[in-house]
Amino acid sequence: MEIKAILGDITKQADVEAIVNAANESLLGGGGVDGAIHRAAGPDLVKECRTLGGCRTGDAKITSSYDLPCKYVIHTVGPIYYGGKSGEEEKLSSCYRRSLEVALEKGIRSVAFSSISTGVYGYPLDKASKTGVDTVFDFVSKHPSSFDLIEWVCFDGLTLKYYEEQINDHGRSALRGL
Ligand code: AR6
Repeated sequence: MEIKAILGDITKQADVEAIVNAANESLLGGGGVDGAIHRAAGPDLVKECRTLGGCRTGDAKITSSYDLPCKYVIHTVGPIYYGGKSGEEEKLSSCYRRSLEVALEKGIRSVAFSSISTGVYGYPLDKASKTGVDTVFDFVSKHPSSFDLIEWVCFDGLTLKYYEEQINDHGRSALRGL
């Protein structure tokens, strides 16, 4: 399997079955990547989201993708960063874990994450990328042969640099046999 980070627009990803949206607890859309995903998916996405009853911070829910090129959207709600002593790390880790659990339940083998919480929610990139990448590596090591591709689709070069560094820290060798 492969774990990588790329530069791009997550709404254009056609090489993955599911993309992960950085949503809010209402699941009814917003700005940032959430707004971009809803615009690209079309109005049926929010209609399905309305049936879900929101989503707690750290949890994840799945919908169809409508006009997007992938098959599914996994909506997760990252924590707002209040300085790091309000359980942010555990909540962010839970976003990644729950997103992959939801993918696993559907038999989804390829997933693209956005950089959860590092925009409007203010989570520092160095800490968020470490927590995200550590959680994904831990999850795939516990679920070998379950995924073909997990990637971060980063909207800017600085974000890409942080995720790439964290992935490289784990080393390609760690992926052998997974
Ligand atoms: N493709 C990939 N990444 C993107 C795209 C895109 N099309 N657009 C933005 N990003 P944010 P958060 C990046 O603020 O911090 C929303 O209003 C962006 O540059 O979207 O979790 C929700 O409704 C940044 O690196 O998410 C919530 O209220 C990353 O996506 C709140 O914002 C995440 O930034 C969630 O805030």
